Amino acid sequence: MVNLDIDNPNLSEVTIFISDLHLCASRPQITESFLGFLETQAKSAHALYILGDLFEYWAGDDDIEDAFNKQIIQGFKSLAASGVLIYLMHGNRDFLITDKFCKASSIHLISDPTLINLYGNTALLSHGDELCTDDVAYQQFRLQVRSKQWQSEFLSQPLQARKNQIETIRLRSEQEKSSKSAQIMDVNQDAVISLLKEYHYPDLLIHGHTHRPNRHPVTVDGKLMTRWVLGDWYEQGSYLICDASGCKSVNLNSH
Ligand code: LP5
Ligand code: MN
Repeated sequence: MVNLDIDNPNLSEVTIFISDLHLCASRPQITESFLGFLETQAKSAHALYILGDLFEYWAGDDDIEDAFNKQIIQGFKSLAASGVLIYLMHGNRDFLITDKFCKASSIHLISDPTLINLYGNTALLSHGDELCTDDVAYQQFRLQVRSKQWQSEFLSQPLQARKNQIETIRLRSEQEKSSKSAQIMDVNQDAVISLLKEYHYPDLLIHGHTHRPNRHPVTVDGKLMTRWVLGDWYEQGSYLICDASGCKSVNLNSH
């Protein structure tokens, strides 16, 4: 577990959380919104936390030479140069991101989950896919692709061969998702409760993955906590902005 202390004496400063951007060259509008967001809203933050699935998929850090990826890296570098701390957590689509990408982007990689101090409150951050325990087929797949041995074998193949395999998995995933119920693909309440207990009842749990933005009160052992679910960036960008007075969810185009 990483403990990051971002308690800030300057009350005018904010911390921003985003996830599930699914950036890719074939969605130029979202890319433009995201690069614009890095130059405006994110610039006013003390820290920006990206809680997984920044990219539609990531085939390995040797892809940082790709023109599209270079554009994103440049956006992060400029933001970091302006003094904003950028933290990135792996999602189920970009867990192959390692130090090379992070160094090039001036980003700090954080593990899933990570507990932070958010203006005096404890906030547990996660991508959220691990909480979807009813999705047994996905959890088996996850176990396989998150193993060190599997990853080193996968990464030993040429970049294009990896991308081709990912395309096959994407197709299979889309097919399987169409026959899974919405409930199976949501977080399991018992998994949420056991994570909250393990991390000693944090004030907040912030995660993405399910693409069902919402604010859920959760009471465990008489302790009231809040589970914030971040939205995706398919239709429009959204982010959670927090300061000493609390958190609120904002849609990028709604103001
Ligand atoms: O991402 P999302 O929300 O659309 O769907 C997820 C689960 N699907 C995935 C797959 C990714 O979306 C796409 C692949 C990402 C690439 C990762 C890079 C490295 C891996 C390379 C692998 C060769 O995560 C989906 C969940 C859904 O969330 C909701 O929680 O349901 O899970 C699935 O659909 C998985 C299937 O149920 C099982 C897939 C088995 C595929 C096995 C193929 C074996 C071929 C191996 C070839 C090497
Ligand atoms: Mn995800």
